[in-house]
Amino acid sequence: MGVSATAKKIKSMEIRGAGNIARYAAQALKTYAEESRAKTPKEFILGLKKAGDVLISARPSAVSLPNAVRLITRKVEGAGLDDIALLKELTIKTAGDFIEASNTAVEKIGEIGAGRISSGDVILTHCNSQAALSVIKTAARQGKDIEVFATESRPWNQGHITAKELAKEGIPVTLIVDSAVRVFIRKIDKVIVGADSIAVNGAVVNKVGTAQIALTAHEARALFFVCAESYKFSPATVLGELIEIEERDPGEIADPKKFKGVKIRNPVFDVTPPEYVDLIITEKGVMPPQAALILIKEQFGW
Ligand code: RI2
Repeated sequence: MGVSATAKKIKSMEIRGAGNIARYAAQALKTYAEESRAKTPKEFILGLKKAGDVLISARPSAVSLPNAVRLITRKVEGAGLDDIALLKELTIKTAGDFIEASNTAVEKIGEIGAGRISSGDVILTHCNSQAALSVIKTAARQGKDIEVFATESRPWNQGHITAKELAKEGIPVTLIVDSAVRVFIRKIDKVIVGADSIAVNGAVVNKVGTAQIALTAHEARALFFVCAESYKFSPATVLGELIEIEERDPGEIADPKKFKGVKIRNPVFDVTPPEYVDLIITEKGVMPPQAALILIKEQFGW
């Protein structure tokens, strides 16, 4: 799929999930390289950067998207090649390597995170995170006897996908509305969610509702785990930049025509403070949220 079609599908959420949009963006840059008719290396690099900008602008909150795009464009530009065929080859390889590393990271998070799950655990998850599901599924495949509560995750109801996916795996799963979390929290041992972005102070940007769940879990002394590949950490936050919270069309919540005189707002992510996060599970290992700076330094340099 080409760059503009991919960007369009990311914007409309036909392609969704923080890791997934990064992999699709990498794939689109690969396609750009395969189809580019640039006549000079300069023209090729300019086109690549422009393609990257189009993809980055599709969704603002998941830092996985700009991180993936910049990893590829900077490597290709930085190689200083003056041959178009070599530039194409390098773009295709770098994008392919990112996709492979991303898939491996999700698997690795599953293996590492499953070590933190015990037989008998009742888990709550929010939205639909491949990283979080990797932990839950791996634990179940290891023979651990677990049960899951999945929130529906309004307004897009990605929790329906999660519930069906877990049921298909044979994992006992209960679907609840987002506002029912506190009703069931006493049964929950561990909350396991994904992340769209993690800031330098360990604050977690994830599907709206996550912060309320973290607060509820904290009060009930249930553990709160976040699963995130290392490319979901935001290097820009080191310089004090804030992560933008995407606000989507109010029509996704209710038909504004039926609510004359009512303002409808639709923020799709929220920020969970690090104090409510017990552990972040990455493909490099587990860490407290306070160690986010160390990971960012290792991953992105200064
Ligand atoms: P993985 C999703 O965003 C959810 O917020 C989910 O928790 C997060 O991406 C991470 O998902 P959306 O695209 O990368 O549904 O772990 O808004 O799959």
